[in-house]
Amino acid sequence: MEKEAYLDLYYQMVLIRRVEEVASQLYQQGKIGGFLHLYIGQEAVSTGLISARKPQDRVITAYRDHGVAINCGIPAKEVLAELLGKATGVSKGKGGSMHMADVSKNFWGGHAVVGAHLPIASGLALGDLYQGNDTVTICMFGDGASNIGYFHEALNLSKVWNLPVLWVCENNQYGMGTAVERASAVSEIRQKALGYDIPNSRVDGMDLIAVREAALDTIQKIRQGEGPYLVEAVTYRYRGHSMGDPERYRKAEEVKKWEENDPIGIYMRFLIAHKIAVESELDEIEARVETEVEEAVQFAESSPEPAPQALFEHVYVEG
Ligand SMILES: Cc1ncc(C[n+]2csc(CCOP(=O)(O)OP(=O)(O)O)c2C)c(N)n1
Ligand SMILES: [Mg+2]
Repeated sequence: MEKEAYLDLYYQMVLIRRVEEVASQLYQQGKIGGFLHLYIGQEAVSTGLISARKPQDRVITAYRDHGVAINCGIPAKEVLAELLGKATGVSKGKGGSMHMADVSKNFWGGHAVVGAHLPIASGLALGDLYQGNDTVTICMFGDGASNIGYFHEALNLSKVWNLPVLWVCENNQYGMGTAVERASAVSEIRQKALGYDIPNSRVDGMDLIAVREAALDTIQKIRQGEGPYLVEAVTYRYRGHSMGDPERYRKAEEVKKWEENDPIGIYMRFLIAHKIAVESELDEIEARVETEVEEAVQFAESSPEPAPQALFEHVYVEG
């Protein structure tokens, strides 16, 4: 990678962090309706992963999707406008936090029903295989989703049909308030891939470079026709499951311990240790992010709401 590309990944991670910190404030001011699930702490997973995709590769995820959207090239102002329900949002203000999507950037959403997007990922990959496209589908989901039937159907068929899918489990240790050990028969989610004869590995999800290298390697194998692969990225969410989570299921010390492994800090130290950047360059990036986020908030707040007529657009009616 060129220096610029390394620095751009730093930009993306800091941008996700700042957009979500601001989103959390806007939520507390009552400006965001519905749920808001923050990705803070998990930024290295999607940033590393998506840095390894080619533009034709598809990305699909669950409801913790703001960071994934940004990594897929959705401008921060469209993410914030969507959160505020504005017509200029990435989903025209009708999707909100959990339903961001822009298929022109091969970002296939943003899905609220736990696990329901895994069969969709298999379907996307089947379509690509059938049409002979040189395309890999990257499907991200949580540890909790691996306990749901959809996960098992989708993995099974992906192997039976040798589909070009990279399954990525973001094991952030909890599904809502339930720890992995309490809900899953195996604590390493990657073990579930064994039941479907799908090769798999575990990676440190706090380390952008480790995630990126795992993704580069596995995406290449999948592209060559080797069939599906499952990567488990071990990570942690620093905030509650969604806004208003009292977090009675974990101790503040546990969160603190993981915060010492902040993915942005790890990547910053990597850039400096490898002499890719000096601190002042990273400060400058942080300042640029600050300006972009300020402008994005202004854009979102001053944007119009969808027109009443928009209620009748993009509605699927049979017949
Ligand atoms: C089918 C279904 N069941 C239950 C829920 C409620 N629910 C929302 S998020 C969630 C936990 C999912 O945890 P995980 O897959 O680990 O994702 P994370 O929130 O940790 O990113 C649950 C049970 C839902 N949205 N859909
Ligand atoms: Mg989880």
